[in-house]
Amino acid sequence: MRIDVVSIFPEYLAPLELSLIGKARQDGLLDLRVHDLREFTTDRHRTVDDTPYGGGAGMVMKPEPWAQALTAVAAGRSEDAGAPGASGSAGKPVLIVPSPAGERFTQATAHELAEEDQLVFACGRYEGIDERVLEWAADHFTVRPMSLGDYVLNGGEVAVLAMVEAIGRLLPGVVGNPESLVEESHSDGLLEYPVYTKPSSWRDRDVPAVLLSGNHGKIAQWRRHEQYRRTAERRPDLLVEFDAGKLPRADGAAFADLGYDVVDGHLVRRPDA
Ligand code: 6GU
Repeated sequence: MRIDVVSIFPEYLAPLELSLIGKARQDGLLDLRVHDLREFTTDRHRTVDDTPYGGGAGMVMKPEPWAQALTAVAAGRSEDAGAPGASGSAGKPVLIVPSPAGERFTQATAHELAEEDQLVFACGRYEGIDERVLEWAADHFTVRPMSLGDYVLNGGEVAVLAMVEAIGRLLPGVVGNPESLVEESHSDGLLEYPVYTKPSSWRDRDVPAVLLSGNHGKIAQWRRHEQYRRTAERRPDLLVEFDAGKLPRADGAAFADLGYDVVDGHLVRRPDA
C-alpha cells in the first residue's frame, strides 16, 4: 500500500517510523511518504492560510497550495495503483481529510481502507481547508472527510497517526500473528474480554479460576460473557447494533442477566432493568 500524508508539520508524523508501522515500511509492506504543504506554495512567505470569507474567528487554509500538493501526490502513485478492479474505489486514490466534521472512522472503515492501493491524508490546521479543494479533488480522488470521535483536535496530524496505525496493522504481514487480529475489541462488534498473565495470585487478587481449568469450552464461554458484561457496562450503544441472531442459544440467558432481551435478533434493554 502507498500512503501520502500532506501537512504543515511533517515532523508530527515522525512516530510512523517506529514500532510495527516503522517495521512495515522497512520491510516494504507500506510505502509511506510525508510531504510539507509549504513546499507547494509559491510566495516568499510560504503562506498556507488566510482570513475566512463571511468573517469569524481563525484562519482557513488556502486552496492553491493544496491543489498543487494533491496533484503531485496523485501523479506520484505507484505503477500498479490504478489497475482496474484492484481497488474498492475504482482506481482513484482515496483522499482522507481528518476533521471533527467528518464521518466516523471505525474498525470497519479501517478494514475497508486497508484494501485500497493508495491513501492520501490531507492534514488541515486552523479552521479547516477551503471547501472548494474537496469539491475539486473529487475528480481525482474518492474524498472521505473522517472523524475519530466527538472531540476537537488542533489539526489532522494526531488523527492521521491513529488512522494509519489502525489501517497499517491490517495489511498482510504487518502483524506477525494474524490470529491476534481476530479476537480483539470491535472485531465482532463487542469489547474485548479481560486478560491475565502470571503470577496466578498477585496482591491478594486471583486470576479467575476458569482460566486455569484447562476446560477450553468453559473458557470460551466465560470470555464471551465477559465481553457482553463489559460492553453492556461501558458501551451499551454497541449492543443496539449487535447482531444477536448469531449468538449461541445459551447466551440469551447471559444477556437476560444484564437486563437485555433478544427480540428479532436484536438486543433490547428491558424497561425495568
Ligand atoms: Cl480526524 N481531526 C481533527 N482535527 N479533530 C478531530 C478529529 C479529526 N477527530 C476528532 N477530532
